Amino acid sequence: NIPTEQWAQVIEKVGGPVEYKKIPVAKPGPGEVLVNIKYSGVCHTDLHAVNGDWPIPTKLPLVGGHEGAGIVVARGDDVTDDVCKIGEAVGVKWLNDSCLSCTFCQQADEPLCLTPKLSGYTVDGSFQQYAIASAKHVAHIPDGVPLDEVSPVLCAGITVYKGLKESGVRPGQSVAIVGAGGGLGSLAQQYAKAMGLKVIAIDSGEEKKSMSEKMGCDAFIDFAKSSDITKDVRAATNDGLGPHAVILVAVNEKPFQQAAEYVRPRGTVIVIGLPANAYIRAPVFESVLKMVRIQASYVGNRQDSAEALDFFARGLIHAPFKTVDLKDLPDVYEKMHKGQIAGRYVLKMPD
Ligand code: 8ID
Ligand code: ZN
Repeated sequence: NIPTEQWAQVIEKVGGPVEYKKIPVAKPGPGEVLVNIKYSGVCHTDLHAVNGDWPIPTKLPLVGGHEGAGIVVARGDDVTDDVCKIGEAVGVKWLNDSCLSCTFCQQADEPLCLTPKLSGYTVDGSFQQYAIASAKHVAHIPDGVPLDEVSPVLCAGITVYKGLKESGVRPGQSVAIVGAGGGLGSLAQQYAKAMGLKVIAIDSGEEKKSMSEKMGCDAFIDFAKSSDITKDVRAATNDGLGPHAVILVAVNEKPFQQAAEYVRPRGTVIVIGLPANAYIRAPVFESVLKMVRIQASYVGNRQDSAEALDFFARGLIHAPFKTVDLKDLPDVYEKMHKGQIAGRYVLKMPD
């Protein structure tokens, strides 16, 4: 009883508008599954896609979304139970598919695949009731996990978990999270805590401050109130030498040009946020004398995804989220554009 038509949020051209309308339900081809999406988080990437912020064009018309949690309802003829079962809870991630045979896929760097499919960007994503995804790439959501709360893990959670691992920080060390009050930032705070790290949360406004304090951050720095970010971040560490890692998840270029100044000697700056037309900048002299490492990080592979979900299933991850209906996506984009979202918005699909 899969319908032939469904509700979706669609953009016809760069810049939008997003239109709530009925479109056909696709049929899964070889290697694919059809997922009845129940909930989908809204990532700032989806807004970048609408706005045409990045050098790679999206498909058009486009159904956005890449934090889709739902149930497998149909599969391509060749998909077997050991890959993906009918009735199973799965996640439709940013990496909808990768070839699994290029030099990067062979080394488990699936996000670096030379011919990837990207949900809500190069293929239709999770802002619809029925989404197509590669059977080998859907995330397997453990039994008993609530599909609303887990949906932001499917991009935000996986990405920040991977970024924290890439940073090389160890339990007991400190991490500054820049953009801590947003979707990726709030999950980064939770993963960092679960990994035994001290958290310096950097963002702005009372709502994001109190949210961060409720999640147990060790310090909150309001970037709009601070007159000297470098001094304030260093002062927030026990010995005044700065955090061992900085996780950049802001959507503004400025912090990408400040982080190398306050990271600890031998520390690592992890670049994750993707503000339009932005550049990373670091002073050569201080960076050399401090042996600073600057590294970017891009989503995660299937194993990172499973690990990030396992943290959630063990009850270690609780980031604030608000649920609204799929039809309310334009309001969510409006708030996101103004920087007014503390945590994540999750869309509930119509029944
Ligand atoms: O794999 C990746 N690298 C990846 C994966 C997923 C998302 C990258 N991203 C990118 C998105 O495309 C986006 O550019 O990460 C960025 C953050 O996504 P998000 O968390 O979904 O965005 P948000 O919820 O709007 O949060 C952004 C936060 O940054 C703060 C804002 O106040 C907001 O809370 N912020 C800004 I704008 N400027 C800041 C500053 N100077 C700042 N925080 C601290 N200092
Ligand atoms: Zn995302």
